[in-house]
Amino acid sequence: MTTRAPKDFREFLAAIRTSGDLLEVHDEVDWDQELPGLGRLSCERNGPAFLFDKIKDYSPGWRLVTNPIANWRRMAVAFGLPADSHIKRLYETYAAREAKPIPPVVVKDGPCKEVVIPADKADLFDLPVPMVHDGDGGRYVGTWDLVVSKDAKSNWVNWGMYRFMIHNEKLMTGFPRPTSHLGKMLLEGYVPQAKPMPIAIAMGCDPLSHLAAAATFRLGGNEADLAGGLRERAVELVKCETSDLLVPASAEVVIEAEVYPDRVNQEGPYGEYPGYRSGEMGNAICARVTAITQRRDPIWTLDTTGFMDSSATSTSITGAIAIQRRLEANNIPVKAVYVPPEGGIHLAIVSVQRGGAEVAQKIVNVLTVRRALISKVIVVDADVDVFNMPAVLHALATKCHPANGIHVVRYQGKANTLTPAYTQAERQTRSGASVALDSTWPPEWPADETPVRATLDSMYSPDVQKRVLARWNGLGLA
Ligand SMILES: Cc1cc2nc3c(=O)[nH]c(=O)nc-3n(C[C@H](O)[C@H](O)[C@H](O)COP(=O)(O)O)c2cc1C
Ligand SMILES: [Mn+2]
Repeated sequence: MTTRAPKDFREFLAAIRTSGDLLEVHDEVDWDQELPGLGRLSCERNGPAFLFDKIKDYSPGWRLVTNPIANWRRMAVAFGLPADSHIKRLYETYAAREAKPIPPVVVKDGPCKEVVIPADKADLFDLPVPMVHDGDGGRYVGTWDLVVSKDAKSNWVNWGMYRFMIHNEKLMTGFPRPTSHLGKMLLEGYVPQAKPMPIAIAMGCDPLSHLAAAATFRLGGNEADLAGGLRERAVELVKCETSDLLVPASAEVVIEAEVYPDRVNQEGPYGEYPGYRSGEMGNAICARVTAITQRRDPIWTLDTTGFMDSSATSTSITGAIAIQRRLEANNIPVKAVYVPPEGGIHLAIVSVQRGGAEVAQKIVNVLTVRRALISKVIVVDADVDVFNMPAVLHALATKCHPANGIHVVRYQGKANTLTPAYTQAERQTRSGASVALDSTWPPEWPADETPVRATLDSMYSPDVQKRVLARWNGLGLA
């Protein structure tokens, strides 16, 4: 059964409650690590999303949901698909809808305006923002957010997902990478003019709007249009109280703020998406709250970042489709791409119609031209299903030549500094390397010298395959 994608966060919660993927917890839990710890374990054990309705130190009106789409079942429901849909179907759905963007519509009012708190009354500690991990620099807003900003020189409006740490009642420090679109807008547009940059951090929007914010989208592209396409209906936006920015009207909470063009403050460290805490506290952008607006009975959201978190599933889809498009644009005979969430967004599997050393080297070159998020690529032949990890592992273990199958590219100034394997010196200079592990047969090998895989689909005649499959089904095996 296919339904429409949920139009807001509450419709999504109702849908995952129905599919058995939401667990409500009525006992009191502590915002200081205990609540995030439950969310963390759920990521590691492929468990449900939690809805907590009694948070220590916070009024009964507040509720909190962990990791809205951090597994494939909840991601499928977010797309309006059956919860047990195969990952391949989620990828195909994303790719098809991404190609048909729908611009947002502006509305006059919305649930996010039910309560308006002006700057002088706003206090970030009134929000039930958890301490996610032991050792984090502070309590993090926006581990599952949607940050709106506008280019100083054009009509480009960006949505991104960036974390913000509470510094005090009115100040947050944030870590948009310099290469992120928010980072570029600030550094190239507002800092040179010494103008504060308005931002709005929306929490608890419909899940596909958050997915669009977390997606790798083109420079100058409006993620609100992408969100409309993914939802197959326009997102409704409403104007902020203290700026001209537009935010999803159905948001649970909106923090309006201004980023200083000339002031930094301490941020981090944080248990990061690769699954480690690797950084130290350092200077980061600083934003002052100008208003908070929220629903009367708001629901806070949280990504318990780390192994198998929300970015693992989100970037698995958005990153893999982006890689596929890039390889196609560079005439690489790509068949399919999978970014397994277990790889912490450091590994991609690419299947190609024709493999070999040249193709493997070209793949790793193309994927590191601008910035290098992913450091390992396993290249397999077209008969290996990229979503079938046992088959991929078999190909890697048996077909990748231990000396000649390794194709490395080294670079400086564009490495992903969160790569856990890098030394401190490499992180500071943003230098690193990516590798293609060529697990394809060399195309120059004659067919009769190429090993034949001992699986039913490869080593048996079509006639025997047919008979075996018929008998298998006749035995009642799935
Ligand atoms: C839960 C989560 C948290 C994230 N936090 C950050 C962050 O703090 N800084 C950052 O640069 N990217 C972060 N990302 C990745 C960005 O959202 C992603 O790169 C996105 O494409 C940014 O949008 P942009 O391309 O418009 O800059 C996060 C992603 C997820 C899923
Ligand atoms: Mn963007």
